[in-house]
Amino acid sequence: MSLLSDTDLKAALTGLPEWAAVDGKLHREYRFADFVQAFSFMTAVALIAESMEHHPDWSNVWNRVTVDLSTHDAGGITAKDVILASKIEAVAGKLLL
Ligand code: H2B
Repeated sequence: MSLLSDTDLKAALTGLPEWAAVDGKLHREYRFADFVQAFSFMTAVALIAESMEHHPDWSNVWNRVTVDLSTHDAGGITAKDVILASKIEAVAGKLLL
């Protein structure tokens, strides 16, 4: 897995408008209705992450989940992070109604 070029990263971010590149990671904060929604989201994402063998750096405070995605082996953002971010968006889209 190689790091995305600046051009590829910019292109990826146009498809992920709520995400930003911060300190070499794809970053987004989600706010859910309550803790159960937030934790349901994390459970669904955990199963996807495990199937991809690619895991988020994240934290949860009640209804908020902060997500940072980077490829540790590569030391920054790769296509794997963009794919995981897109899958996370799909999960969140079902919950954030
Ligand atoms: N997750 C992330 N975000 N980056 C990695 O480099 C990584 C991972 N490596 N999950 C995986 C696990 C690797 O250690 C295993 C052996 O697949």
